[in-house]
Amino acid sequence: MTKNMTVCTRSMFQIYAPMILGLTLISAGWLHAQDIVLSDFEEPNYVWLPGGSWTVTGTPFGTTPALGTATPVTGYQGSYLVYSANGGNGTLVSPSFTIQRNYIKFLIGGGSYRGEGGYGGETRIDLLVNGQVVQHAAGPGEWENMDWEQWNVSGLLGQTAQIRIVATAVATGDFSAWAHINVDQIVESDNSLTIGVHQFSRQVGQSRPCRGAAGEWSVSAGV
Ligand SMILES: [Ca+2]
Repeated sequence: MTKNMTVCTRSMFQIYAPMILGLTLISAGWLHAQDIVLSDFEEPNYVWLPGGSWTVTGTPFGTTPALGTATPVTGYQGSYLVYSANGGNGTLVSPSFTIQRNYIKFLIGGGSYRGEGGYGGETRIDLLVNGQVVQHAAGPGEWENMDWEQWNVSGLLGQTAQIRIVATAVATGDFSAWAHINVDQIVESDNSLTIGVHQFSRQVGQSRPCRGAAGEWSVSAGV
């Protein structure tokens, strides 16, 4: 009997000790919870990996993610990405999800239009809570290479949200070729980006970021 109890106690310890240690480290901030991949766009028909699919409207996104090697884009992960170069106006809208990590990270490239500056176009990605835009970002503009961007959503934990990707045509001029947005690998994470962030994002109402002569990104004084 004593021997069996010892074996049982040892087994329970072996099972639960790592779990307790992990939860302790997470709560202490020493170990981050596992990332949640929301979309990697590697499956046909715009799959939302936690369950369901993106809702597609209009023509720019087609009906399925683009094969990266068939585009001029670099920096995507896997083989497929969002590449809204089919012309016209449209959106991708995700299913509703609960924000469970402090950051939402994604790869972004393409046009930098936010419906500002008189160009009449938008190439943006939005975070919606209760149907309102609470974070948004646009591509770098005239730049197909994708790079990481993130939103700090620590103040929105537990909220129900959606992600919306918007592509509308630029009205006139040579910039019309950049009326598309590239997006890939949307992830919820507790690990903040520390380097390589282009800082395209801004809170609603902040001024427009622009690319400087040296290729670095800054926030301009106005739109
Ligand atoms: Ca991908």
